[in-house]
Amino acid sequence: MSRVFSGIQPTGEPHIGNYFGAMQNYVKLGREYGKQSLYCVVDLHALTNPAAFDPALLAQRTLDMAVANFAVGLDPSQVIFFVQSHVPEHQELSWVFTTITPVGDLERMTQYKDKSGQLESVPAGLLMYPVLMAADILLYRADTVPVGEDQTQHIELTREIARKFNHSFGETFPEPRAVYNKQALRIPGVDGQGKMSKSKGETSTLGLFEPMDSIWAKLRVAPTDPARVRRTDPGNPDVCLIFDYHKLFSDLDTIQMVDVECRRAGIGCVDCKKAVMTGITAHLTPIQARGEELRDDLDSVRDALAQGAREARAIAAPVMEEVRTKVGFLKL
Ligand code: AQP
Repeated sequence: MSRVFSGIQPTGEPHIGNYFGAMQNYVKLGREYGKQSLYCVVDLHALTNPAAFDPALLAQRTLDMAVANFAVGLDPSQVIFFVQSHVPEHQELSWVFTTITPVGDLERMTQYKDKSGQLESVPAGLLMYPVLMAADILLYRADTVPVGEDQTQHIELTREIARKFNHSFGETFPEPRAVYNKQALRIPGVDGQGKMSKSKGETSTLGLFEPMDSIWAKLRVAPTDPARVRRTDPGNPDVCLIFDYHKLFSDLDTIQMVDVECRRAGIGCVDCKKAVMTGITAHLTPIQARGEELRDDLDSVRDALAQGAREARAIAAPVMEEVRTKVGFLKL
């Protein structure tokens, strides 16, 4: 039986990179797979990032992340939506996997190298992040994982861990595959400094629930084609992050108009940014309104998370029991 799993970190307000890169696919696959699709706010993962981890904020951000996913259209009564720390089997399976994963494989992970490079003291949890992620996925024997392209290497490692476990202890886990939104593999940050990322801070992100004037303030100063110095210079949309945003938010006519007019200096960068702002406003306004409604009824959100944890555990518990038997733990 085919099953979907994906996780999202409560490390800050979700942004349009999370939305187009992953959350939209959660909604699409959720409609297709129903209760065979599991989505998880991965609060244990959030602890691994000292820059983004704040004990005073973690619980609130976890709840906010659930609200965000429900606001974009994920229906907790149709899928299984829960919080990672509410299902302790994730940590237990993760430990078993640490014992079959070479440290060298973990040190080669690009995301580990990027994130650890910015830290004076690197927590062991950051190195183990992909092992916990493998446990998240394999605990449910999920074979389909909607993620952004930045997670490719982690999914490949998950496949290796599954192979290794199956080889050592007998066939237990499937080898999952990543599913991408091809139009949104790696959405650039509005500061022009690589991938849009929560942990890089608000200068990088356009938040799903960010007020429109704040989004406009960032867009207004966002870098465009560096070779287009004057308004009269022809531009190259292929190297402009505003054009990337047009492809996500604008209708086909606007995208084509911008493509043609930028190249022949028929449209200036400010007008081009105003045009993308129109698409962003149309897209995000209903999501933000739904978010407001959900925030007015947080008890329902908490109830949905409690129910989700029960449903997730009902799948996880027998899988973990099978693992305990296979690795040889004493039964009394
Ligand atoms: N810029 C992006 N473009 C496309 N997809 C993206 N994702 C994240 N950024 C982009 C995808 O969103 C999902 C959830 O991400 P996450 O919060 O679990 O962790 P992340 O990938 O590390 O996202 P951030 O925003 O960069 O968070 P921090 O800074 O906290 O690490 C994933 O499927 C991811 O691929």
